[in-house]
Amino acid sequence: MKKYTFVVVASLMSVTAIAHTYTNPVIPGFYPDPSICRVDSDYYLVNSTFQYFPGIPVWHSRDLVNWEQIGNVIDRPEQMDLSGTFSWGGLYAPTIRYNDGVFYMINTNTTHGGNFFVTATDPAGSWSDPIWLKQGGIDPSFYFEDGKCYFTSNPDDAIYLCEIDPVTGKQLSPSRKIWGGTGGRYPEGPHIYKKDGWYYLLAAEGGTEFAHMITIARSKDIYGPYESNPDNPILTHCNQAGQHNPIQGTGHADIVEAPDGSWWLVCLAFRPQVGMNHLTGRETYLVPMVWDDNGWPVVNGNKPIQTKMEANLPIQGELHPQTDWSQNLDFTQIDKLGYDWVYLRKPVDGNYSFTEKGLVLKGNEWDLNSIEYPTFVGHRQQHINFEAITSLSLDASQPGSQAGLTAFMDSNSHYDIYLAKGEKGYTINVDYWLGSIYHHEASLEIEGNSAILKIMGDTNNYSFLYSTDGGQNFYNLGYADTKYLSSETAGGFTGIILGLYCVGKDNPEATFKYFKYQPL
Ligand code: 6LW
Repeated sequence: MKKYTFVVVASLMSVTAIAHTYTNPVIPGFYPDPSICRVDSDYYLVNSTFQYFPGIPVWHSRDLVNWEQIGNVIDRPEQMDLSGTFSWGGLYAPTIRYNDGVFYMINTNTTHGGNFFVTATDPAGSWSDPIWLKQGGIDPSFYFEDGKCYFTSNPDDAIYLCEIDPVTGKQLSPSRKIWGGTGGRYPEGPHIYKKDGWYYLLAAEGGTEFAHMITIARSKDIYGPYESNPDNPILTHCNQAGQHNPIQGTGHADIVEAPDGSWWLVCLAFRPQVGMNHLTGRETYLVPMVWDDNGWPVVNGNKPIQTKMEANLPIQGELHPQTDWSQNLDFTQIDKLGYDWVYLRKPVDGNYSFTEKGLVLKGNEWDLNSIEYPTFVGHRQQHINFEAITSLSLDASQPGSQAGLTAFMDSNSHYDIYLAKGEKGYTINVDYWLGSIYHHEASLEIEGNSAILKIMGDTNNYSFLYSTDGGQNFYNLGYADTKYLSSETAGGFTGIILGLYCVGKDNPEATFKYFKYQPL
């Protein structure tokens, strides 16, 4: 009787595996080029960060949907030279892998040094100093097997493989071309996996814009020849099925097997918000996949991915509600910023401090248009409809010194609302910077030297508002088109950062009391 009961209960449980619904992107905002690995029941994921410091965020999850940032791989200025980097340079796509007790993050500093890897025994850090690799190209990845470490990247617009020493980085075999892709532009993002005796080589093709796609090939020999999946691409939105989808540019993926044997794919994609233009960067998406009877992956049932997804997540019971990513930081009550706050290239010592009055930013001679080290610290815009608010005061001696809040795509493209020292007192201003086009939208004299500044964003516009009565009333000082700050207009691989900043040769001091960010 007992055996019978067990069998009935077991079969009922398997039959009632609940389908979960979750929202993509699982990591919204400028978090591109995701790479994932699993250790027992813990998943870890990293993203690219280009000119920003700290670099390469490390995320942890146990359900593939809810991600908590546990650190950054590049978190010491002396660990990595980001001088002179911008939104086309710096740290490109990373890979995270685990082997025999050691975590590896493999990456490319496209401005200084090329391909490298760092190691850690705790993914939260700290991570080692870089070990540089000889084979060129970008999008480096490691595959470990039988004590050997194989390194793939994409020199000469094809996927190359060589064996390396995973301690010294020394190349142990010649670089060999193993696959040229299916003919799409820029074959990149290679990762190797082994399953059922096959070496699978995953790649991205088509470029990281609307033509992006994910392809795969396989071989019985890691050095090839690799046969292309006859059903490539395994995921693209550059087809009729994807043409009206609010999610575009799906590509640059990594895959992982869950403890229950299910397989999952993370990839980047972006959300065009005005015409074909996106501002929240290339974001991280989660997609279910299975292997078909011919041993090829089928991603999301060969359908385009959606914002609302339904899948049997590899978890017990209900899915924990997803975070809304809002922020409500009282700078008078904290003494450091979260891992998700970023500086441009590095924080200059002494220019950032916490006091009982709040976060104090000391300006220097570099403004937001420089590719040096302006006093700037920011948080990603993660929603199309949002508002960001900060309260600040400015103490400056030189007219023109300023501090405020910026919607920052890069040093050529940003919209700023700020306090400035005038000839007599202080003013609130709004400026738009678009390459060689500078537009001074507004200037308003105020009593005193403090204000509350707000940026609101929606599909088409940023709005710039201020309050000088403690936030009782806000008044609009300007509107500006979102499309001119988009990645398609400004260029580059990043996304909008909502930054607090201070500029002035007289080393002015701006004290920020709080920062609030919320989706609308
Ligand atoms: C990344 C390349 C890509 O290294 O864009 O989307 C580059 N794919 O694989 C920068 O993110």
